[in-house]
Amino acid sequence: MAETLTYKILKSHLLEGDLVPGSPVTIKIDQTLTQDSTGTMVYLQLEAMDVERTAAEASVAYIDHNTLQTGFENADDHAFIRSVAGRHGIKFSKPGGGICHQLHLENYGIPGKTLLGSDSHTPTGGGLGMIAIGAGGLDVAVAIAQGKYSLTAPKVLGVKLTGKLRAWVSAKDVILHILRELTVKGGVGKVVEYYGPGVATLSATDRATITNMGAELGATTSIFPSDENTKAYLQSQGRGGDHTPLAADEGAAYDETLIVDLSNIAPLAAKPHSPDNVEEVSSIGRIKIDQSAIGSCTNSSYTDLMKAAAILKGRSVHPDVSLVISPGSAAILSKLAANGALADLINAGARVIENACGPCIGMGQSPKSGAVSLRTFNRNFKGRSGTSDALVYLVSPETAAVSAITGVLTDGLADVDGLNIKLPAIPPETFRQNPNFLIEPPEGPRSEIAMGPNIKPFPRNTALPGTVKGELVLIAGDNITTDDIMPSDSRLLPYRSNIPYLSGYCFEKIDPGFAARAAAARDGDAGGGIIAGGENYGQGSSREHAALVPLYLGIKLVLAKSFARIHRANLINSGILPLAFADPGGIDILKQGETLSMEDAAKQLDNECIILKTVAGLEIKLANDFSDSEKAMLRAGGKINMIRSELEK
Ligand code: MIC
Ligand code: SF4
Repeated sequence: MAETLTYKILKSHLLEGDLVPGSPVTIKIDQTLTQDSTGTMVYLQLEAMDVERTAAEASVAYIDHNTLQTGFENADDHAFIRSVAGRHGIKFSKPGGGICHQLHLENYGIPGKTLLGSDSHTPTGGGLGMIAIGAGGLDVAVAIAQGKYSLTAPKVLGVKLTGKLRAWVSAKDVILHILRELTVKGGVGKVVEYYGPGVATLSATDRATITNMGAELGATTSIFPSDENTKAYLQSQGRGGDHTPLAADEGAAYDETLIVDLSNIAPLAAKPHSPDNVEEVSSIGRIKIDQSAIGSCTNSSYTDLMKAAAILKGRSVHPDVSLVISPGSAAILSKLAANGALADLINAGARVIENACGPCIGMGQSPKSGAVSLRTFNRNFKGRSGTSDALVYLVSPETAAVSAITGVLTDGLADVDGLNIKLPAIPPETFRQNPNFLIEPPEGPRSEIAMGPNIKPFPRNTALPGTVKGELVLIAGDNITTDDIMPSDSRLLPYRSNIPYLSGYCFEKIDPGFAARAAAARDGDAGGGIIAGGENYGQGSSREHAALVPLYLGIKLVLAKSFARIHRANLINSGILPLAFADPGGIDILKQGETLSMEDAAKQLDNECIILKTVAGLEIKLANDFSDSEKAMLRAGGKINMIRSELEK
C-alpha cells in the first residue's frame, strides 16, 4: 500500500502497538532536545531515574529562554543543567549560542530521524523531514533514559502545495493561511504532511517556519519531504552526508487533505489575541504601529534576517517605532556581521539583541501600554509580550521590516508608499558549527550536581485514592492556554525550578483569586480542587509547570470539552485526571464552589465512562479515553511513581 512519509518513519521506529490512527503506540526516539525553562524539571526528573548515559543517538541541552540573568536564579539553572547534562553524555549549548530549534536544524537535524523535545515548537525539525515532536519534560526525561516515547498514532492530514509564492509573501504567510483554514485546534490528533509541486519552491528554512507553527494548529507534528533543497541546506551547514531523500509513496492516501495554492496567498497577519485570528494585511488597514520585532524560532533564519536587512538597507526605522531583532543563532549573527547586513540593520535604527527567545516569551522588550506590536513570532496570546494591554499581530519578516519603515502595518506587495524596494535573491552561504557555544559532554567520572538555592524539588502525587474529591475552583472558557494556566515572563521565568513560588501566580491573568482559592480547597474539607474548561484546554506550550503547579495547589481533576495533546499528557504524567465531558453541555450544569466526587475511582477507570457526583446527587458523565498505560500511571499517582516502582521491582 502506498504510504505517507509520516507512517514510513513511524513504522521504522515502532517499538510497541499497532500503527492505526487513534491507537497507543511506542516509538524509538533517536534524538532529544531540552531548553532551560523546561529543562530544569527534565534534569531533576532524570536524576530521580537512576540513569547512566542518554539512550538517544544525540541529546542536547540548550540554554535560550532565560538569558536575562537579572538575579542569580537563571545562571544557577544554567549551571545545574550543564552539570546534569554532562553526567549523562548530553551536549550543552551555552547561552548566546542561539534558539534551540534553529540550532538543532543547523547542527543535528537529520531526515528520517525522530526527535523529542521539551518544547512545543520541536516540530521545526519537520522542515528537514524528521518526525520531531514536542512533549512535557518528564516524557523527554524518559526518552533520554529509555530512548522511547508513547503517543496516540496520528491521522495524517496531507497538505498539497501548488504554485509559487509571490515576492513579499513568505513561509509565515503560508502557515497563517493554514491556521485561518484549520484553527488552533484543527491539527489535534494529526500530523500535517506537506506534498505536491509547491514543496520544491520552498527552502528548508521556509519549511521549518511552516512546521514550527504547526504547533499552533495543535498538531502532533508537521513534516516535509527531504529533497534537493534539504540537501542544499545540510551542505550549507557542512553536513551534506546527513542527507537522505525521503517522500511519501506516489498516491499515498491521506486521512484528510487540504490544497493550498501558494500563488494566491497574500501577506497575512494574525490579529490579537490568537494565532488563528488571521486576515489579509491589506484588509486590516494601515494601523499605526509602535514596535516591530523580528526573530524567534519561527522566523530568525539567515534568509529571514537577510531579507529584513535588504529592506532596511539605506532606509530609516520610523521615529515612532522600536525595531528589535533577535537572530536565531551565533552562526547567523556572525554571518550578518561578516557580510555587512548587521551594519545595514543597525544603521537603519534596529536594536539588535541576543540570539535567544527574548521578547517572544516576554524576556525583555515589552512594548508600551496599549501598543501595537508586529512580531514574526508564533504566539500572540494576551499578555505574553509582558504588556497586558498590548495588541500583538503575528506577521512575516518582510511585513515586519517594511512596516518598521513606514510606521504603519504595510502590505509590501501594494507598495502604496512608493518605496520601490526590490527583494534580492539571498546568495547561498556556508556556515560552520561553533564549538565555542556547543560543549561536548566531559569524559571520565561523573561531576557533582550544581544545585542553586532557587532549585526546589518537584511535587509528587500519591496513588489514586478510593474516592477522588474536590471543590470546583474554576470554570473557564474555550482555548485556555498554558500561558493562562502558568504565565511566563521575565518576572516568573527565573522561578521555573521553584514550583512553590510559581504557584502564587497560577491563572493570575484570568482569575487573580485562583491560587488562594485552590490552596484553601486543598487545605480545607474538600481536600483538593477541580478545574473545568471548554474546548482545547491547555493549548500552547509544552510546559509541565501548567500541570505541576496545579498539582502543588491540590488540583485532582480537570474537566474540559476537549484537551490539547501535550497538556493532557502532562496532567496524566502528574497523576491529575483530564476528563472530557461526554456531553459538551455537561459544563453548563456545574457551579463554582460545589464539591464533586468520583467514587470508586480505580474501578471507574475500567468503565466505559466516568461519573462524577455533586453533593446533591446530580451525575456528570465523562468520557473514559485513557489507554492502559495511562490508566496505570493515574493509578500510581503519576509517571515518576510508576517508573520508581518499576525500578524498585
Ligand atoms: C513557548 O513558546 O511558549 C515556550 C516558552 O517555548 C514553551 C516552553 C516553556 O514554557 O518553557 C513551549 O512552547 O513549549
Ligand atoms: Fe523560544 Fe518563542 Fe520559540 Fe518558544 S516560541 S522556543 S519562547 S522563540
